[in-house]
Amino acid sequence: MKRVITYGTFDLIHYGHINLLKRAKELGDYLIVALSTDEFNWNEKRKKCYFTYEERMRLLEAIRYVDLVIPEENWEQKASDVRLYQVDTFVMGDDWQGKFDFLKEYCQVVYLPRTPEISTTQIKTDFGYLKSEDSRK
Ligand code: C2G
Repeated sequence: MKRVITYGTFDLIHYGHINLLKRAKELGDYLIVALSTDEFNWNEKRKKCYFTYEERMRLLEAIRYVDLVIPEENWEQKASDVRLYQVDTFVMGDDWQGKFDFLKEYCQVVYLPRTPEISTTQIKTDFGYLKSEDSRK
């Protein structure tokens, strides 16, 4: 059983996220998603999510490619997650290209091309959740 893991906020889940999850699942048999908690998002990524952790978790668990959702609470947990869950492949979108190469000591590290034309920030701007100057940050 090849086990794959990926990390993210997945707020206002959209087809860019789905493209990532689909391709991640294709790299193995079992996909774990480490979902950023509300606290981690705000304290570390200054992201205020539209959906709560619970709501984002329920959405992810409904996706056919996702087998398990676990919380992402800090930047440091990845190496222990990879060992704890016996992960073979770590996957992230290529906006993170090179940032997690230290994990090559424990597993395969794969960066996949992002879906360029969509982002949660753009959705929030288009729907007036963010004032336009906010989304340029
Ligand atoms: N993604 C994508 N295409 C998009 C948007 C996102 O492929 N149009 C990918 C990202 O590259 C990432 C995943 O979907 O691999 C989740 O994206 P975010 O929710 O924005 O995650 P992020 O805030 O980058 O958090 O420790 C890692 C962080 O938790 C990653």
